[in-house]
Amino acid sequence: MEPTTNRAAWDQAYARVESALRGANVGACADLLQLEEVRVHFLGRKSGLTELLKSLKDLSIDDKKEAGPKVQALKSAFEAALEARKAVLEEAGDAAALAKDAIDLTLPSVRPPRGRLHPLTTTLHGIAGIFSRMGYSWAEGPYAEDEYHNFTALNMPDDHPARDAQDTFYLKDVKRLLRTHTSNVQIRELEKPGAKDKPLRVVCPGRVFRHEQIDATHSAVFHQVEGLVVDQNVGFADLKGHLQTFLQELLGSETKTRFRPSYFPFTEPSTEVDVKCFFCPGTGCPSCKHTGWIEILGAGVVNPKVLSGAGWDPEKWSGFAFGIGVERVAMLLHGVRDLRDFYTNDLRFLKQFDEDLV
Ligand code: 2NL
Repeated sequence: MEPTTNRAAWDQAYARVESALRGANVGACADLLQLEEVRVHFLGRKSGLTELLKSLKDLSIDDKKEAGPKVQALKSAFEAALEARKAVLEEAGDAAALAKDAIDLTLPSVRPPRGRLHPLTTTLHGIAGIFSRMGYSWAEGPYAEDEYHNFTALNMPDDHPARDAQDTFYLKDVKRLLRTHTSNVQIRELEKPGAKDKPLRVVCPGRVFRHEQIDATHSAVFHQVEGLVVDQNVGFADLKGHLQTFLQELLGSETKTRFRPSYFPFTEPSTEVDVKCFFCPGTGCPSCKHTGWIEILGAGVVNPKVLSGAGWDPEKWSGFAFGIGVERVAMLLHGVRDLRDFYTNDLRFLKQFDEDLV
């Protein structure tokens, strides 16, 4: 069979294809999409190169032997150039993707905001902590209490004004009330069979409730740390020693104290304890109501009726007790003028307090 295309015409076609391939400038392709377009254009079914390969069949056997490898080599060289460019673009693409999603492992992490203890909590812990180091244990008891443990056992007779519904929250259903102090816990500690006839040192911190008109210094819900010591031959001198030590731990070793006579039905004698005003040099200021002294707690020698009522022999055992208002101490320590600031949970207020007293 005679070839339909002569060798000279094929060589001219080859030269055109080779020149076109060189002009393709594979190395200038900017991305993989453009590279693929170039590949399809120069190697696809309708490309000059494909036409050239197809037309090999029209050459003589001898011409084919020479032209075949020549055009295959041209194709291979172009494919190799495409592959090389592809590898370069892929690597650059990976690098760009990596740079885009890069994580800086040396950056500090985002920390969740840390909570803190409420200033009333740190004050309560601070007070109880001092007594703990003086050998007192910690006891808790019920908020909803019967009249006996809240009033009767404390030598507060049935007609005592504090029992009035104007001062006390009575619970409707159950012959109970919300405790007006934490003394109910001390009574329950005295009553425990295991505690009888052994020296006792206990603090009873907790929430108490009074039917108060609320203002800058009064709240219907507030906190107390009460304390009770029972032993043999314990008296007012021990009370003075313990409370002076406590106040000097709380407010500083230079703290001056003053014990004024007072009255509580559950103690006799009773006292109110003042500290020298630490806002003014004794000259008088609003904090000490111009007296030079700040009232900080109430205390007394336990009334023998309270001991005997709880089953202790007052001929053998004696003791002292005290009650400290946590809100009052917190206000003094932090210079807070309005008690209600402790309960409204304004973070701008709460964030001012560090946890020194914990
Ligand atoms: C105050 C006064 C006081 C007590 C609480 C007490 C408890 C028992 C027996 C005797 Cl079981 N006394 N507690 C004694 C004196 C004073 O608190 O002004 N607190 C803020």
